[in-house]
Amino acid sequence: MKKRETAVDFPASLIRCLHNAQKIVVVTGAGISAESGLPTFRDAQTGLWSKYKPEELATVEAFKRNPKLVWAWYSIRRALALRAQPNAGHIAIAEMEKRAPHFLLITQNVDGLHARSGSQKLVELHGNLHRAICFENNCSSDKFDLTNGRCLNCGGNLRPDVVWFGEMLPASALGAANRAAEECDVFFSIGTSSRVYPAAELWQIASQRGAVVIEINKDPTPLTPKADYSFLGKAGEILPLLMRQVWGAEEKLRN
Ligand code: BV8
Repeated sequence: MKKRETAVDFPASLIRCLHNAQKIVVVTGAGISAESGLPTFRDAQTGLWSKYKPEELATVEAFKRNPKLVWAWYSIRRALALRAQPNAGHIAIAEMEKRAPHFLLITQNVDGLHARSGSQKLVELHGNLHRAICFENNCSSDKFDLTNGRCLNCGGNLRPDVVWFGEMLPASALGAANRAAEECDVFFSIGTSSRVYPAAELWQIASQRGAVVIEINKDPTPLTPKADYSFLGKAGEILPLLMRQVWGAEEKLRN
């Protein structure tokens, strides 16, 4: 059956803006990995996890209360991420990095798919669930039992190297993200509900300094009415079309 082509009419002003863009910043959220089969935070959790909300599991308090439960949740997500493949949206963003004079991808995702799709100018604002930390003593990672979530240096619990709700973001990552937002002339918000802070305020930093703000998201968000351009739909369908119209990036994007 012929694949349903997404028909998107990109205004000439947007094509021109991207052609002339010198500094492009892209912020992504869980929605960019949805077409790789990874559930987003807004998706109702399934099975055993259906009675938990991510916000309730992704906290220090939840981990202290039940480290095995939280470690199991991340182990399942890690296995899903390793089985998943980057999708056309990830690949288009990695291609955009090569086309823009200056570029930075800031992701809220911890699944590691952007790096696997070739993105190099990348800030993982909320860490990476494929890395672990010794929760009790911050021991070095040479003796970690990832299966059971145990640090074999001290016998303590391992935690994933991600930023939980209520935790500060890594100062270096947040600093780089803020600086890039201040300096860019085009700011993309892709696959995020724009509800988690401080990531959700980066677009305002960019907009206040005159950047053009472009949203690509399946559903409306608080950003939708405020963005200069907003495209409601799947990133894996819209981004390749945009790349072709702006940069004629045919060969790299055929998947
Ligand atoms: C902090 C890692 C200092 C762990 C995550 C100011 C105001 C209000 C609250 C706060 C504030 N400042 C701080 C807070 C508290 C909190 C917060 O923002 N709470 C929210 C709920 C209101 N923030 C923090 O705690 C941050 N720390 O600021 O420290 C502090 C602390 C306390 C109080 C003040 C200051 C730490 C936040 C980081 C938490 N860690 N992840 C893990 O992954 O397990 S957050 C996690 O959830 C994700 O990383 C992501 O950031 C967020 C989920 O958001 P999305 O990625 O947008 O995903 P979501 O499912 O929501 O949306 C997906 C979208 O994709 C949807 O819109 C959908 O339509 C779209 N979509 C789906 N498919 C597609 C698609 N789009 C395109 N194509 C598709 N195919």
